[in-house]
Amino acid sequence: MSHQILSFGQPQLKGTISVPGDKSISHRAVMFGSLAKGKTTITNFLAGEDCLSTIAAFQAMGVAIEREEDRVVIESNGVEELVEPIEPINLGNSGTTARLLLGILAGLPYHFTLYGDGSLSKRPMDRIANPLREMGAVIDGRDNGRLLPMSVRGGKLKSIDFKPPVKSAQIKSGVLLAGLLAEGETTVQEKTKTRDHTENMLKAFGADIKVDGTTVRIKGKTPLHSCDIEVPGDISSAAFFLVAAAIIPGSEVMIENVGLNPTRTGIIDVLQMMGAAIEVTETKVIGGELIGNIRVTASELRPATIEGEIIPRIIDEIPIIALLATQAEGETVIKDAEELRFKETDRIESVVTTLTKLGARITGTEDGMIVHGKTALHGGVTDSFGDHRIGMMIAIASLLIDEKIELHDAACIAVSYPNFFEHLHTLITR
Ligand code: SPQ
Repeated sequence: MSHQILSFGQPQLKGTISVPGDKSISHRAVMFGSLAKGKTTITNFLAGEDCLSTIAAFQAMGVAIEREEDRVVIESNGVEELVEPIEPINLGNSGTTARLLLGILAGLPYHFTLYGDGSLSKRPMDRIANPLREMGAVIDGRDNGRLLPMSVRGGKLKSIDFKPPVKSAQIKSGVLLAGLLAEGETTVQEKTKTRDHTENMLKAFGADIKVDGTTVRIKGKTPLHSCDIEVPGDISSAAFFLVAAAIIPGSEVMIENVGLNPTRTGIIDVLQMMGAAIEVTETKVIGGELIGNIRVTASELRPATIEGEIIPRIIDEIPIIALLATQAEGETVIKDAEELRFKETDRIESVVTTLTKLGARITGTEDGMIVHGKTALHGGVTDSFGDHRIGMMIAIASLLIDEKIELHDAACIAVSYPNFFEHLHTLITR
């Protein structure tokens, strides 16, 4: 367990950075590049621990994958040539690897065993295993087939029309990937649109996939062809510095080359709603993904009610939005975010516990939280609880105060942002 003493003496943040590649897109690029015949080159790949788990899983199935820093080259003979792995597949901490990979393995005529770390082993897998069972896969696991470790006997799948009971891009993606390997046409009809990187990228790899509002249709058995992917910067990583710039007096930060896919930009909307000085410049579209620069300058903030359709567009940013709300004058309410309870930690509980410890006035609710700002925070002993986004939220909170914060298990930040502290130090000015 790594300990870190956070004591920055109330600096300002100033400067320009590019955050590492998008985690969701990096995972998908490795998966689809491995399923496609030919050579796929990925640039600006996120070499965080989660995406390295995805690489290792496909290497175990015989795909040649070479990585040099943030450049990955995949040479695959296509899905037909994947082999049965000899050893169980370790998914580490990664929910995305688990849910999407289950969709792929369900369509392969082999047996697989999957396991993850303590956190991932508590996260529900029945939400993806159930539709895959309906398609014909045989999946079993701990707690009546609900939790990892799990075994999969994949093979011939039939298509389904699926209405996900939860708002989840991972479930939509897992079913679409099984649909890609199934006979016939599979449909996924969401109630609220979630991130659509799977749809965009499968199109680029040549899949027969159509999107009509919140309904996605995929025709099975269409072979993928290789396709080079340039990964945009991860807006979920950028969010920590965008919020820091908004709440630390005298700050001005610019994040360059960050993904602006509308299914992910809820953090921009929330910052605007709360009165932050934010400027967005769109620069290019690559592989169906909009990319641009975001500049935030510190300003007075007002509270907001955050609910409904925006929630999937900010789901991973809610911990840092909670910190933002502690610095806004008045009561911020976050609702409809019950999915937070199924992340690396129960993020309603871990955010409320942590911010309360640091002096914030915050109450957890069944599907969100109420934050009573504006509050001066203080130091203390905290724990990331092994959740990278909680660890980064604590590090940003420490910039607001003169006292020190002790952070237990800071190392988990490497799951999504290995050079987070290096970037933080680049921006610190006095
Ligand atoms: O991969 P993992 O661990 O599930 O990662 C998280 C995160 O905070 O980085 C969630 F804990 O992001 C998910 C996100 O919450 C990544 C993701 C994706 O790439 O499809 C979708 C979201 O999860 P879900 O369950 O809503 O589909």
